[in-house]
Amino acid sequence: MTLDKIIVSLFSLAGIIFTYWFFLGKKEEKVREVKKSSVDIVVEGGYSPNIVSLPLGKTTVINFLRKDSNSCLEEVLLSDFHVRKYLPLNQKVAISIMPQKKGEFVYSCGMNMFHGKIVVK
Ligand SMILES: [Cu+2]
Repeated sequence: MTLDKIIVSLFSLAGIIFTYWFFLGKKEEKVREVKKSSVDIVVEGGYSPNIVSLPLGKTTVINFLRKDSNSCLEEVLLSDFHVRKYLPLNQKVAISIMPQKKGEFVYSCGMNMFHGKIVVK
């Protein structure tokens, strides 16, 4: 490898690291630690908050409110909790969840295009 090739690779590596840090760092801020027995998740171009942290062995009600007319988001699929629900526009849909084990559980729209995450500690 010549020196200029080494420099180019170092720069692209720095770019990749920066991209990861930037996006992952941003996502990290969206973790909502749920201490009450319910949490609201707004469905609009994705899920907000994107990551919710729920307590183990306690029932938490997740209220999904879809504000996005995109039919892509009309269904929410929480496969780890055996839930598939239709979300009518501008109407809260309550889904009760009682996590039985620790871990990270990804949920998605019915087409697996938008994702959110439930973290159980
Ligand atoms: Cu979808």
